[in-house]
Amino acid sequence: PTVIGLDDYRPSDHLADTIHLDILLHPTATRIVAETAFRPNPAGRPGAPLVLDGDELRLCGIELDGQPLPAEAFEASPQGLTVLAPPQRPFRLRVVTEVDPTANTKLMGLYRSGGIYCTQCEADGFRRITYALDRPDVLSVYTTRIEADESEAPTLLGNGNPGEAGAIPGTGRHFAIWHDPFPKPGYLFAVVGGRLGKVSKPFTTMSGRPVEIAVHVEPGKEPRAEYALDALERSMRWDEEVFAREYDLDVFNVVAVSDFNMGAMENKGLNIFNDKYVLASPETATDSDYANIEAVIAHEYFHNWTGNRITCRDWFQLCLKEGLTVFRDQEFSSDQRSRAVHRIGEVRTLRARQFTEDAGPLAHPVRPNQFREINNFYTATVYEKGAEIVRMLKTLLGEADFAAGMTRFFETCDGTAATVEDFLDAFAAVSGRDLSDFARWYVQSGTPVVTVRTEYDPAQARYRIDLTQETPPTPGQAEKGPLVLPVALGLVSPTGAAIAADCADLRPDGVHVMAGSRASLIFENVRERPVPSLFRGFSAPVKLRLDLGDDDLLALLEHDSDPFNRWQAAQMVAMRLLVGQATSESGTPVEASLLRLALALGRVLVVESERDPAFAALLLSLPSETEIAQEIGSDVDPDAVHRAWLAARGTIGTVLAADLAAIRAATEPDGAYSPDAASAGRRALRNVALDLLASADPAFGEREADRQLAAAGNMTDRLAALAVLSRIPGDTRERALARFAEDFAGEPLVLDKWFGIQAAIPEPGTLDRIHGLTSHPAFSFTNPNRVRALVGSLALANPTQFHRADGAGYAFLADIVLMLNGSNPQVAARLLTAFSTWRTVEPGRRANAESQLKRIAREQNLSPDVSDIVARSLS
Ligand code: HT7
Ligand code: ZN
Repeated sequence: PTVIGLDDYRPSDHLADTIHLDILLHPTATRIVAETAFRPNPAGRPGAPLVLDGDELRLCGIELDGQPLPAEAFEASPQGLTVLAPPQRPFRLRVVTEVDPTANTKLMGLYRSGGIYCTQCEADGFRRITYALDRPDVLSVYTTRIEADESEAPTLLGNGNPGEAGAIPGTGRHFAIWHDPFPKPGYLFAVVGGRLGKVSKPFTTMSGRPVEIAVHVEPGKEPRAEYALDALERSMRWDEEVFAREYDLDVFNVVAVSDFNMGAMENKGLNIFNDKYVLASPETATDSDYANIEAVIAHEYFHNWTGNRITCRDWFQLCLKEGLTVFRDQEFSSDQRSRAVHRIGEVRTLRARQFTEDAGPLAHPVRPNQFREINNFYTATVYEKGAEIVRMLKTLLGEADFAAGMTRFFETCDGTAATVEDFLDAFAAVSGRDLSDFARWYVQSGTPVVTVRTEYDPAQARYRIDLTQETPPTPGQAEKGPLVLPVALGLVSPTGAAIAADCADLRPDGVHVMAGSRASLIFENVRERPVPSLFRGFSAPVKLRLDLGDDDLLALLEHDSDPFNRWQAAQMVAMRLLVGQATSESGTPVEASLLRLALALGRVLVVESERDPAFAALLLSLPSETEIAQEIGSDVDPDAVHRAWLAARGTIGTVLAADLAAIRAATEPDGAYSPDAASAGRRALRNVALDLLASADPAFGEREADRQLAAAGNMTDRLAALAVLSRIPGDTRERALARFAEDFAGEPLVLDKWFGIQAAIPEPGTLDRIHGLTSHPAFSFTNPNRVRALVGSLALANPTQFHRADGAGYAFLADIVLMLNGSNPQVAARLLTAFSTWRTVEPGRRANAESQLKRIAREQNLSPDVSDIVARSLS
């Protein structure tokens, strides 16, 4: 595939002001009549040909200003259409194409999912429907007429507002016309046709405009859409209250489909969702499913302003809409739930996914400067690190200037296709600050490492913190510069007393802005040796190397006023001992340290298990095997990591057995299930307690989990029990798994959990089990959710079995990637990214992984998606 560079940007030679589409839905031969009003772009090259994108299209007719276009006037292929000498004035082009939605397994463009016609146009799917200027900076006003058999597709939905609709007498067909007054790029286009049930409610916007909001799902599943509808209403209200953003159409429709490549899509006025992020009932969805639904509904809705009203000039600016919208959805969820708990969750995801990306061959800047396949850049770096940059900007500028900057951005960029520079300019303008150094965050890849040295001088009552930052090289970027780091910090007394931070370089809000490679902070009038609490709330996405001993860290765990750093301190103690255990040949004696950690956790739990059970549950969760492997960084033996992890959990479970049993007794479920954060927190704590008790005493764990499974009144408790049982080999486990499958036959989303749990079992028999499950009647390689549940869980949630020493895990994943390469390249490429840590494992495994990557690279007919990932992984 050809490389596209950020610097290659030039405006389109033509603009498309309006597009009228007539879409005649048919299962295998859908006709699309597109009439587009083109005109030369004053900013483009005069006299340039009109070059339209296409992808696997069949051209059936073409007319220019009402006249058939002679064959010599254009060139057409399934991949594009060029009008060689278009008029140098506005003109109308009418193009007729035909597509086969049933054969569209790539799930890009127009396809069918469970009998429902739907579309996915981001990033470049619109060109799979009709020939078009399919680029984000060409904005058009769309009018869409959709026609279909009334029996097959009684519901017809499009972007914008509904217009005329009705039956076409004597044909069994009907039509609906939708008009979207807001100019938009083709990637936001959508249509849906099918038999759908709906839940809806009226919403009145802040200026008093009535809107109908609706969620459409498979008929019969309407009650499971109520939570999504409620989350949508809360999101709309929140965006009015926090960002003064009002919804702008008469209707807002959400449609859930079961075959979907990603989570959801923000098409204007017609969001299309993976049903996993819509459907929920206490019997079928876990607390985290509910939280994810709330977050994804909010995310897609928030795109209406950050993405749709203001879109991106080109795909290099993807973080402009994605990073900013993730920041907005994180803020929403934090306001709906516990902010501290949510922040810890965000950071765990960032470290597990984005730090891993930054540390491997796929590292790239938040705004990449080149790509071969844009679909491969919907990454944790663009999304999650992109959100961290916006969060740092807020910390840097403070609440007021940040709010003013957002308002200015909304006002000055509304209706445009903008850039990261436009975004930063808005904040620079309102704050009067020069943000050019800060902008390095967008262009420099890699995770900065901040090393801290401290020194206390009791005679002078002076405390000194020296900070240095360094970002290791990443592919294509050997040289790194310093980043602007907002360091939120405070001093904590080892005994818990507050210590005032008397430091000239600290802002009143406790933030030091570090702009160079080094900084020294001097604190005066410090009467006892303090413990520093740095990067409070994870104020910058860095790796921290801190010269603190366990006692100091445990003091932070017990006494810091910053909840994030309390959790972080426990993680640091645990990480240190886990890494020691996993890397020493004989097994480092870490028992004493582990014991101290367990006892400190026990003390903290007394208060926290009552005050904030969700926070207590997080305190009890050790760093994951992925995080431990990342910390070790090279020559990792995943089996040794797993052993260390198991042993540490066993010890904590043993030491805290009485406390954990008491927690379980105090959190027995009472009354009906509610997905609210407080209830979910109690369930989380109760289930972490079960997990640790089972690690300490598997026989007890087996009995207790089995009992919980039998009594569970909701999916959260049921799945937690099944997960515990899944790690205890024996008849009880097998019976529980079989029973679960019987109970939920006919519930694909629930069976995904069942596939996932089995694929994550850390035992040598798992690969055979997975092989067997690929023939299960509920499994299908054409459904991305199924593939992610089974194959994705092996690759991402089962380090010992994916990284099997004999290479069988790698070979299995490579087989699947090659199988999906043709039918669904996006899903194939995403699975392939699991190899990105291959250079960090020990030499035997490394060689096995490399040979599988090379096997893939040698294959003929690799999709651009897979070939791009494999090439970068091997580079
Ligand atoms: N903006 C969307 C990203 C996206 C996507 C969604 C579904 C299928 C394919 C896709 N390619 C890109 C979703 C979002 O981030 O909001
Ligand atoms: Zn998004």
